[in-house]
Amino acid sequence: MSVAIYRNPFTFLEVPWYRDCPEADVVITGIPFDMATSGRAGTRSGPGAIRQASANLVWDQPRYPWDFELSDRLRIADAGDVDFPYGEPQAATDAIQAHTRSLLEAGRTVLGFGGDHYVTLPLLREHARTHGPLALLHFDAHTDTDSEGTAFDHGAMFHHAVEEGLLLPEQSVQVGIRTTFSRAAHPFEVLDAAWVNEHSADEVSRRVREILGDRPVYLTFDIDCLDPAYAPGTGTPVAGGLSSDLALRIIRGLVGVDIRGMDVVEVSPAYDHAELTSLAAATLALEMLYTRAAGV
Ligand SMILES: [Mn+2]
Repeated sequence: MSVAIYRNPFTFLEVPWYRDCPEADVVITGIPFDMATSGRAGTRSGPGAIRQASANLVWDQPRYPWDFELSDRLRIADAGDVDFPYGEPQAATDAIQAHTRSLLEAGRTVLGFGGDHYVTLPLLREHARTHGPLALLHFDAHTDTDSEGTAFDHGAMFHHAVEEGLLLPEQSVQVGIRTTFSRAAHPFEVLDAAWVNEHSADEVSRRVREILGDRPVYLTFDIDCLDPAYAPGTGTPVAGGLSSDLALRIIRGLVGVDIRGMDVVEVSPAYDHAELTSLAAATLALEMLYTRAAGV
Protein backbone atom coordinates (compact mmCIF):
# COMPACT_ATOMS: atom_id res chain seq x y z
CA MET A 1 0.00 0.00 0.00
CA SER A 2 1.37 3.40 -0.95
CA VAL A 3 1.53 6.37 1.40
CA ALA A 4 0.32 9.87 0.54
CA ILE A 5 3.49 11.79 1.36
CA TYR A 6 1.83 15.17 0.61
CA ARG A 7 -0.44 14.98 3.66
CA ASN A 8 -0.19 18.11 5.81
CA PRO A 9 0.06 18.03 9.61
CA PHE A 10 -1.54 21.47 10.23
CA THR A 11 -5.24 21.74 11.03
CA PHE A 12 -7.64 24.22 9.44
CA LEU A 13 -7.91 27.38 11.59
CA GLU A 14 -5.81 25.60 14.23
CA VAL A 15 -8.92 23.70 15.39
CA PRO A 16 -8.31 20.46 17.32
CA TRP A 17 -7.85 17.14 15.61
CA TYR A 18 -11.07 15.14 15.35
CA ARG A 19 -9.56 12.28 17.38
CA ASP A 20 -9.14 14.76 20.27
CA CYS A 21 -12.59 16.32 19.77
CA PRO A 22 -14.92 13.46 18.75
CA GLU A 23 -18.01 15.48 19.77
CA ALA A 24 -17.34 18.12 17.05
CA ASP A 25 -20.35 19.46 15.12
CA VAL A 26 -18.39 20.00 11.90
CA VAL A 27 -15.42 17.91 10.80
CA ILE A 28 -12.95 19.15 8.19
CA THR A 29 -11.72 16.40 5.88
CA GLY A 30 -9.02 16.80 3.26
CA ILE A 31 -9.33 14.68 0.11
CA PRO A 32 -6.00 14.87 -1.76
CA PHE A 33 -7.33 13.27 -4.94
CA ASP A 34 -6.64 14.52 -8.48
CA MET A 35 -6.94 11.40 -10.61
CA ALA A 36 -10.09 12.67 -12.39
CA THR A 37 -8.64 15.95 -13.66
CA SER A 38 -9.05 16.91 -17.32
CA GLY A 39 -6.79 19.98 -17.38
CA ARG A 40 -3.91 20.94 -15.11
CA ALA A 41 -3.46 18.58 -12.16
CA GLY A 42 -2.15 19.32 -8.68
CA THR A 43 -5.27 19.56 -6.52
CA ARG A 44 -3.92 16.72 -4.37
CA SER A 45 -2.00 19.52 -2.66
CA GLY A 46 -5.14 21.61 -2.14
CA PRO A 47 -6.13 20.55 1.39
CA GLY A 48 -2.69 21.33 2.81
CA ALA A 49 -2.57 24.71 1.09
CA ILE A 50 -6.04 25.67 2.36
CA ARG A 51 -5.06 24.74 5.92
CA GLN A 52 -1.81 26.68 5.59
CA ALA A 53 -3.60 29.78 4.28
CA SER A 54 -6.17 29.55 7.10
CA ALA A 55 -3.42 30.43 9.57
CA ASN A 56 -3.90 34.02 8.34
CA LEU A 57 -7.58 33.94 9.34
CA VAL A 58 -7.26 32.70 12.92
CA TRP A 59 -6.67 36.09 14.57
CA ASP A 60 -9.79 37.74 13.11
CA GLN A 61 -12.29 36.52 15.71
CA PRO A 62 -15.11 37.23 15.49
CA ARG A 63 -14.63 37.42 11.76
CA TYR A 64 -15.72 40.70 10.23
CA PRO A 65 -18.66 41.48 9.87
CA TRP A 66 -20.15 38.74 12.10
CA ASP A 67 -21.02 39.61 15.69
CA PHE A 68 -20.27 36.28 17.39
CA GLU A 69 -17.32 33.99 17.92
CA LEU A 70 -17.53 30.92 15.71
CA SER A 71 -16.34 28.66 18.53
CA ASP A 72 -19.23 29.83 20.78
CA ARG A 73 -21.73 28.21 18.40
CA LEU A 74 -19.93 25.42 16.56
CA ARG A 75 -17.40 22.83 17.64
CA ILE A 76 -15.08 22.28 14.70
CA ALA A 77 -12.39 19.65 14.33
CA ASP A 78 -10.07 18.51 11.56
CA ALA A 79 -9.85 14.82 10.66
CA GLY A 80 -6.79 15.30 8.46
CA ASP A 81 -6.73 13.83 4.96
CA VAL A 82 -8.36 10.64 3.70
CA ASP A 83 -5.64 8.13 2.90
CA PHE A 84 -5.79 6.01 -0.24
CA PRO A 85 -3.38 4.42 -2.72
CA TYR A 86 -2.41 6.51 -5.75
CA GLY A 87 -3.44 5.37 -9.22
CA GLU A 88 -6.54 3.53 -8.00
CA PRO A 89 -9.57 5.79 -8.29
CA GLN A 90 -12.06 3.13 -7.20
CA ALA A 91 -10.06 2.36 -4.06
CA ALA A 92 -9.88 6.10 -3.37
CA THR A 93 -13.62 6.40 -3.90
CA ASP A 94 -14.23 3.55 -1.45
CA ALA A 95 -11.94 5.19 1.12
CA ILE A 96 -13.65 8.59 0.76
CA GLN A 97 -17.07 6.99 1.15
CA ALA A 98 -16.09 4.87 4.16
CA HIS A 99 -14.56 7.88 5.91
CA THR A 100 -17.56 10.10 5.15
CA ARG A 101 -20.04 7.41 6.17
CA SER A 102 -18.38 6.98 9.57
CA LEU A 103 -18.57 10.75 10.20
CA LEU A 104 -22.20 11.04 9.08
CA GLU A 105 -23.25 7.98 11.10
CA ALA A 106 -21.68 9.65 14.15
CA GLY A 107 -23.92 12.67 13.53
CA ARG A 108 -21.17 15.00 12.28
CA THR A 109 -21.38 17.53 9.45
CA VAL A 110 -18.58 17.21 6.91
CA LEU A 111 -16.69 20.08 5.28
CA GLY A 112 -14.47 18.55 2.60
CA PHE A 113 -11.42 20.13 0.98
CA GLY A 114 -10.51 18.83 -2.49
CA GLY A 115 -8.95 17.49 -4.44
CA ASP A 116 -10.50 17.75 -7.85
CA HIS A 117 -14.25 18.10 -8.12
CA TYR A 118 -14.82 14.37 -8.66
CA VAL A 119 -14.56 13.98 -4.87
CA THR A 120 -18.01 15.53 -4.52
CA LEU A 121 -19.59 12.39 -6.04
CA PRO A 122 -18.49 9.98 -3.26
CA LEU A 123 -19.33 12.71 -0.72
CA LEU A 124 -22.82 13.09 -2.22
CA ARG A 125 -23.42 9.34 -2.20
CA GLU A 126 -22.91 9.19 1.55
CA HIS A 127 -24.85 12.38 2.24
CA ALA A 128 -27.78 11.04 0.22
CA ARG A 129 -27.55 7.71 2.05
CA THR A 130 -27.89 9.60 5.35
CA HIS A 131 -30.22 12.46 4.43
CA GLY A 132 -32.00 11.27 1.29
CA PRO A 133 -31.77 13.12 -2.04
CA LEU A 134 -30.40 16.64 -1.68
CA ALA A 135 -30.80 19.99 -3.37
CA LEU A 136 -27.44 20.91 -4.90
CA LEU A 137 -26.04 24.41 -4.51
CA HIS A 138 -23.10 24.43 -6.88
CA PHE A 139 -20.67 27.32 -7.47
CA ASP A 140 -18.55 26.74 -10.57
CA ALA A 141 -17.49 27.99 -14.00
CA HIS A 142 -18.55 24.60 -15.38
CA THR A 143 -21.75 22.58 -14.99
CA ASP A 144 -19.89 19.25 -14.61
CA THR A 145 -22.81 17.42 -16.21
CA ASP A 146 -21.00 15.82 -19.17
CA SER A 147 -23.18 12.83 -20.08
CA GLU A 148 -20.27 11.29 -21.98
CA GLY A 149 -17.79 11.58 -19.13
CA THR A 150 -16.24 8.51 -17.56
CA ALA A 151 -17.03 7.15 -14.11
CA PHE A 152 -14.01 9.09 -12.74
CA ASP A 153 -14.29 12.50 -14.35
CA HIS A 154 -14.27 15.90 -12.65
CA GLY A 155 -16.59 17.17 -15.38
CA ALA A 156 -19.30 14.52 -15.14
CA MET A 157 -20.11 13.98 -11.43
CA PHE A 158 -23.42 15.78 -11.45
CA HIS A 159 -24.64 13.80 -14.46
CA HIS A 160 -23.83 10.64 -12.50
CA ALA A 161 -25.32 12.07 -9.29
CA VAL A 162 -28.66 12.67 -11.04
CA GLU A 163 -28.57 9.20 -12.61
CA GLU A 164 -27.89 7.69 -9.19
CA GLY A 165 -30.84 9.56 -7.66
CA LEU A 166 -28.68 11.50 -5.19
CA LEU A 167 -30.11 14.93 -6.03
CA LEU A 168 -33.36 16.86 -6.28
CA PRO A 169 -32.71 18.43 -9.71
CA GLU A 170 -35.62 20.87 -9.62
CA GLN A 171 -34.46 22.32 -6.31
CA SER A 172 -30.80 22.49 -7.43
CA VAL A 173 -28.94 25.51 -8.77
CA GLN A 174 -25.56 26.21 -10.36
CA VAL A 175 -24.01 29.63 -9.84
CA GLY A 176 -21.28 31.34 -11.87
CA ILE A 177 -21.43 29.10 -14.96
CA ARG A 178 -19.62 30.51 -18.02
CA THR A 179 -18.89 27.53 -20.25
CA THR A 180 -21.23 25.93 -22.74
CA PHE A 181 -23.79 23.27 -21.90
CA SER A 182 -26.97 21.90 -23.41
CA ARG A 183 -29.79 23.96 -21.91
CA ALA A 184 -32.48 21.77 -23.44
CA ALA A 185 -31.54 18.67 -21.47
CA HIS A 186 -30.05 20.42 -18.47
CA PRO A 187 -31.37 19.11 -15.13
CA PHE A 188 -30.59 22.16 -12.93
CA GLU A 189 -31.42 25.84 -12.71
CA VAL A 190 -28.41 27.92 -13.82
CA LEU A 191 -27.51 31.44 -12.67
CA ASP A 192 -24.68 32.13 -15.08
CA ALA A 193 -21.72 34.38 -14.34
CA ALA A 194 -23.01 37.23 -16.49
CA TRP A 195 -26.35 37.26 -14.62
CA VAL A 196 -24.69 36.96 -11.22
CA ASN A 197 -22.22 39.76 -11.97
CA GLU A 198 -25.08 42.04 -13.03
CA HIS A 199 -27.03 41.52 -9.81
CA SER A 200 -26.38 42.31 -6.17
CA ALA A 201 -25.30 39.64 -3.72
CA ASP A 202 -28.68 40.00 -1.97
CA GLU A 203 -30.55 39.42 -5.22
CA VAL A 204 -28.47 36.36 -6.02
CA SER A 205 -28.88 34.89 -2.53
CA ARG A 206 -32.62 35.52 -2.69
CA ARG A 207 -32.94 33.72 -6.03
CA VAL A 208 -30.80 30.81 -4.77
CA ARG A 209 -33.01 30.48 -1.67
CA GLU A 210 -36.16 30.48 -3.82
CA ILE A 211 -34.83 27.56 -5.87
CA LEU A 212 -33.55 25.54 -2.90
CA GLY A 213 -36.75 26.04 -0.92
CA ASP A 214 -36.69 24.26 2.43
CA ARG A 215 -34.98 21.13 1.10
CA PRO A 216 -31.79 19.66 2.62
CA VAL A 217 -28.87 21.13 0.69
CA TYR A 218 -25.39 20.05 -0.31
CA LEU A 219 -23.13 23.06 -0.97
CA THR A 220 -20.14 22.55 -3.27
CA PHE A 221 -17.77 25.36 -4.22
CA ASP A 222 -15.36 24.88 -7.13
CA ILE A 223 -12.82 27.64 -6.66
CA ASP A 224 -12.88 28.29 -10.44
CA CYS A 225 -16.27 29.93 -9.89
CA LEU A 226 -14.10 32.90 -8.92
CA ASP A 227 -12.44 34.86 -11.69
CA PRO A 228 -8.82 33.77 -12.34
CA ALA A 229 -7.82 37.21 -11.01
CA TYR A 230 -8.95 36.00 -7.58
CA ALA A 231 -8.21 32.29 -7.97
CA PRO A 232 -5.51 31.55 -10.56
CA GLY A 233 -4.39 28.35 -8.83
CA THR A 234 -6.83 25.90 -10.33
CA GLY A 235 -6.90 23.33 -13.10
CA THR A 236 -9.38 24.81 -15.57
CA PRO A 237 -9.60 28.59 -15.02
CA VAL A 238 -12.17 30.60 -17.02
CA ALA A 239 -12.15 34.42 -17.32
CA GLY A 240 -15.25 36.38 -16.45
CA GLY A 241 -15.97 34.94 -13.03
CA LEU A 242 -17.12 36.22 -9.66
CA SER A 243 -15.03 38.34 -7.33
CA SER A 244 -14.21 36.82 -3.96
CA ASP A 245 -16.20 39.64 -2.32
CA LEU A 246 -19.36 38.84 -4.30
CA ALA A 247 -19.06 35.10 -3.58
CA LEU A 248 -18.51 35.70 0.14
CA ARG A 249 -21.55 37.97 0.33
CA ILE A 250 -23.74 35.49 -1.57
CA ILE A 251 -22.77 32.78 0.95
CA ARG A 252 -23.38 35.17 3.85
CA GLY A 253 -26.90 35.60 2.48
CA LEU A 254 -27.66 31.90 3.00
CA VAL A 255 -28.16 31.96 6.80
CA GLY A 256 -30.94 29.54 7.67
CA VAL A 257 -30.60 27.38 4.53
CA ASP A 258 -30.60 23.72 5.60
CA ILE A 259 -27.02 22.88 4.54
CA ARG A 260 -26.19 19.23 5.37
CA GLY A 261 -22.77 18.99 3.76
CA MET A 262 -20.15 21.24 2.17
CA ASP A 263 -16.96 21.17 0.19
CA VAL A 264 -14.42 23.50 -1.42
CA VAL A 265 -12.55 21.92 -4.32
CA GLU A 266 -10.11 22.42 -7.22
CA VAL A 267 -7.41 24.43 -5.46
CA SER A 268 -4.17 23.58 -7.29
CA PRO A 269 -1.33 25.29 -5.39
CA ALA A 270 1.33 24.75 -8.07
CA TYR A 271 -0.54 27.27 -10.27
CA ASP A 272 -1.17 29.70 -7.44
CA HIS A 273 0.55 33.00 -6.72
CA ALA A 274 1.05 34.45 -3.25
CA GLU A 275 -1.56 32.02 -1.80
CA LEU A 276 -4.34 33.97 -3.57
CA THR A 277 -6.35 30.86 -4.34
CA SER A 278 -5.80 28.96 -1.13
CA LEU A 279 -6.61 32.08 0.91
CA ALA A 280 -9.82 32.59 -1.09
CA ALA A 281 -10.74 28.94 -0.51
CA ALA A 282 -9.97 29.11 3.21
CA THR A 283 -12.00 32.31 3.54
CA LEU A 284 -14.97 30.85 1.66
CA ALA A 285 -14.85 27.79 3.91
CA LEU A 286 -14.77 30.01 6.99
CA GLU A 287 -17.71 32.01 5.64
CA MET A 288 -19.65 28.76 5.15
CA LEU A 289 -18.96 27.88 8.79
CA TYR A 290 -20.11 31.29 10.03
CA THR A 291 -23.21 31.11 7.86
CA ARG A 292 -24.04 27.72 9.33
CA ALA A 293 -23.29 28.88 12.89
CA ALA A 294 -25.53 31.94 12.45
CA GLY A 295 -28.43 29.63 11.61
CA VAL A 296 -27.95 27.38 14.66
MN1 LIG B 1 -15.06 24.02 -12.51
